[in-house]
Amino acid sequence: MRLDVLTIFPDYLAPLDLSLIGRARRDGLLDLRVHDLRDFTHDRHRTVDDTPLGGGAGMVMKPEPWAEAFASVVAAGRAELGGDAEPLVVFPNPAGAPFAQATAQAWSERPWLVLACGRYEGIDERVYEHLADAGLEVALASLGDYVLNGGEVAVLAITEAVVRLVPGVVGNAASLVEESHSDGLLEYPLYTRPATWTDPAGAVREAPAILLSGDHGKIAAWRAERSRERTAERRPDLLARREAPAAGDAPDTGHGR
Ligand code: JCQ
Repeated sequence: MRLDVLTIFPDYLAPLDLSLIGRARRDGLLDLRVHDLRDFTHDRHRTVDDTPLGGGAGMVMKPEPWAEAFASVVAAGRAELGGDAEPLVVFPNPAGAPFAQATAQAWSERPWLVLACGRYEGIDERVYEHLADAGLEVALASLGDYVLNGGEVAVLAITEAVVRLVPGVVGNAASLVEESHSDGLLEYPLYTRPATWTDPAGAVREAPAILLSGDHGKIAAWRAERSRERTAERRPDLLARREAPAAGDAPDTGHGR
């Protein structure tokens, strides 16, 4: 998979050299390039922002550096990936469509993503229009109903969620199908040894005895019950969605817990 990141803070993406994503890059499973948006300016101050037309607080990102950056990055990607490769252009944006596990799954099957990090109050709206008119597929993605200072932290999260689903990146593929959200429910509680643990306050804490029983049918049923219970308590919206999936939601596989 090819990933191009556009940002005015390339150093913010340094963690993508580490851990699982760093290994995926070294293994050749991920070709990740980080580009400095300021390299596509032409003035002495490498200006990427200006005051909002119509007035208002804060600054808006100018369209020209974005258009030049996309022209450069898309041309290079097409040349290097060959013939028919086209990118999905992703802008983290609190006004975007919710980014969920199903989004990560769909995007992990694409050959090429361009991840564009906005800053300040946002990007001049004409950039989105220009990209769509140029025939590029554009997605605005929200990671939640809160505001960050810029798209960089969201791009780190999107990259991790997507890249770990690329075949070969996570060693144990079975762990991918068992985790939270893969079936639309929250994960059941997990325990490891010691089965009896005395915490630092002196309280003796037992792991549930059923997990030591060796009865895999009973263990699966217990875990399914805990998943439902926990989802009802913490995320009742997820249970409602399983009963009445919205258009665009991932289809029910019929073998949920
Ligand atoms: C994403 N939830 C919050 C911040 C401007 C495109 O313009 C901007 C983008 C950002 C970054 O995204 C978020 C966000 N999901 O803040 C400001």
